[in-house]
Amino acid sequence: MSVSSSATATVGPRSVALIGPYGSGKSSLFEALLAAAGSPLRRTVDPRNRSMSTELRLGHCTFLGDPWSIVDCPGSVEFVYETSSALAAVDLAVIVCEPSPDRLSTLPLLMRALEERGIPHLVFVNKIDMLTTDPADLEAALQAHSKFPIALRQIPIREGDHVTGYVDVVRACAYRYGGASNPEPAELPAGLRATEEHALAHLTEVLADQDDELLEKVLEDVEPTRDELYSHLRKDQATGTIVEVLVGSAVHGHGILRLWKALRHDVPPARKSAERHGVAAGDQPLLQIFKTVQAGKLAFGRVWRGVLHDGATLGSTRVSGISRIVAGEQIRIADAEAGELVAIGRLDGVPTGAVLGASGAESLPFPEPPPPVFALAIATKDRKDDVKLSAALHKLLEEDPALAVEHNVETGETVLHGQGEIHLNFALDRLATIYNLAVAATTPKTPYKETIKKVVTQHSRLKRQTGGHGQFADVKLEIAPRARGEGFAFTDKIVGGAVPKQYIPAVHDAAEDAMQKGPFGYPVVDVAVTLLDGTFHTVDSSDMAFKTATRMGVTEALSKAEPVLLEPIDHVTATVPNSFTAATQRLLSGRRGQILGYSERPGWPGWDEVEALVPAAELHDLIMELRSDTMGLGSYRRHFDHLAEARGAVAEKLAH
Ligand SMILES: Nc1nc2c(ncn2[C@@H]2O[C@H](COP(=O)(O)OP(=O)(O)O)[C@@H](O)[C@H]2O)c(=O)[nH]1
Ligand SMILES: [Mg+2]
Repeated sequence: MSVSSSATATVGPRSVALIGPYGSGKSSLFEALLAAAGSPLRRTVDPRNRSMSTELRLGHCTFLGDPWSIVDCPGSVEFVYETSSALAAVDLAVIVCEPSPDRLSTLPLLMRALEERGIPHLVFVNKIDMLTTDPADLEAALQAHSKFPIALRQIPIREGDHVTGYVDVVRACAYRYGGASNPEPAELPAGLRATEEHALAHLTEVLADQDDELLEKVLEDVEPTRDELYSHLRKDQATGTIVEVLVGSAVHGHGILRLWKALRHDVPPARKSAERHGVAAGDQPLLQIFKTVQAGKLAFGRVWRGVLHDGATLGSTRVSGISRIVAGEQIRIADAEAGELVAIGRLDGVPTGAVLGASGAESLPFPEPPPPVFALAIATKDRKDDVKLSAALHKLLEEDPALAVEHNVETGETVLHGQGEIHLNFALDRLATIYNLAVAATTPKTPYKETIKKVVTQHSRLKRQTGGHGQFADVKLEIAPRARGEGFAFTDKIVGGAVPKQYIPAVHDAAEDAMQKGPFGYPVVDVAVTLLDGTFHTVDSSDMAFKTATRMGVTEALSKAEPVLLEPIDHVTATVPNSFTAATQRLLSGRRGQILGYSERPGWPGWDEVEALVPAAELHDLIMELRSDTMGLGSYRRHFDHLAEARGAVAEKLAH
């Protein structure tokens, strides 16, 4: 095919993102689209990177004279924020899926995000060579997940076990997939004539629903011309009010040119996307960073307005080293037009999502990171690296806002939060390879506590004679339980100077200090200590002596006061499609959760929120099981609710 620039007036640079469930063939399609446009990736794609599919890839090409930027997004739900960020930069999303209703997995989440954000999207049903179900079932399944009408543009032709071509619904013509990528016209199989007519009628109806003039024609039985249909398709697809469906096979090169033509016709021009995005008019260059890779060495951004010249200063940031990625190679360019996605070298300290403009005051929408659902405690293998670690973590968070770091004062651990095991391991991998930091990762500790259930009065005396003068202190203490959450309290009930005033602060301090570690080894909470009485010695008593006597007394009293373990209980809200509500309740009660109930998820028809109180210790790997029970769709958020007494086997296990 011809890839040289044609005489057609260009609409300027445009961009699309390839998104879809894991393994649906986005990366294969990325390569197929670039190859069909005459810019194939050189076969040096590292198979390891390819299979990881954790980071998005950017590629540039020209198709029939139009410049294109294409983004290949990771499919795993753990990297959903990457996809989310890329969607903030493109004119249209191509949803790549497999031709089977039960392989659509995370598609509902993606559809939902596109609809909420008003991003035009179409569907490419890939792996059509593997089609086993009735295309009508697939169409119905897609429609079930889409708020906007689905419009099938092609009907696959099946001969025996093979898909050999397709019927173009609007043209009412059949094509046979060629050996190369060009399809050849073929006879429309008699058995598909009715299907084609039905699909065309449906398509016309869908378009008529969006346009009164067309509706009138249809009602008057005037058949709209093919050109009319095309122009309505273009308009509705560009505004995101219909979702076209095309079919093909990325690895066989089938349907790729057809997809290119659909993109060429139906992807809105960059200025339309700028309007949708709320970009103020003008010609001052405006750039938004949607992805940072390799520790800030490379950033990907979209030029939203104006022309970005290499070396320009936007606000306080100098933007230099702008390039396109052609055939897998970075090619330096002198300037980039509005609508282009570009790679930029060295943008130190510019976080993902940043907007760079002359005024420095413009803002553009960018997605919020999802709430963290998985965590690991991390520690340097060499303590000398601690300072380096906090600097590296800071960088890592700038690059990937879906990561979070918390210094847990209760357990003393540095905890890295994110979207799952692969997501966090990928971050740890970068710490090792880019920052040369060896870090050990473990399951974060649960901040258990202890308390007591009985009132105990304790007498404690320190009397020591060592060489010169001795040490003497004598206290009578009472320790008593307090209500949950009331904390520690100290009361001094000494009368008549049995313990002189000057020693009281020492007693108070030592009593509080003794709470740091109870009989089971955990911090003690909600205890009242009262100093009832005592005696002293004019020479041998000291702060030190009173501290020692108090600490011994409190420690002994705690073990006699029926100590119990307290475990943190979190309030968990799981969000799942309602077909999984019962399974999710079982999952949470299986983790010692107390189910509070469920309700419809606000604004999400067909979804529920299941609420439960679950011991924090049971939540570490909850997300793995929740995802596997819900086809990857379920998620949850949590917050601390209360401390509860641990009983039975749990208490026994902890009280070693
Ligand atoms: N049969 C068939 N396999 C395909 C097709 N496209 C991709 N695949 C295979 O599906 C697997 C996943 O593809 P990949 O492009 O990595 O998926 P991604 O996770 O969406 O990027 C790979 O083994 C591909 O070779 C296709 O059209 N037909
Ligand atoms: Mg991939």
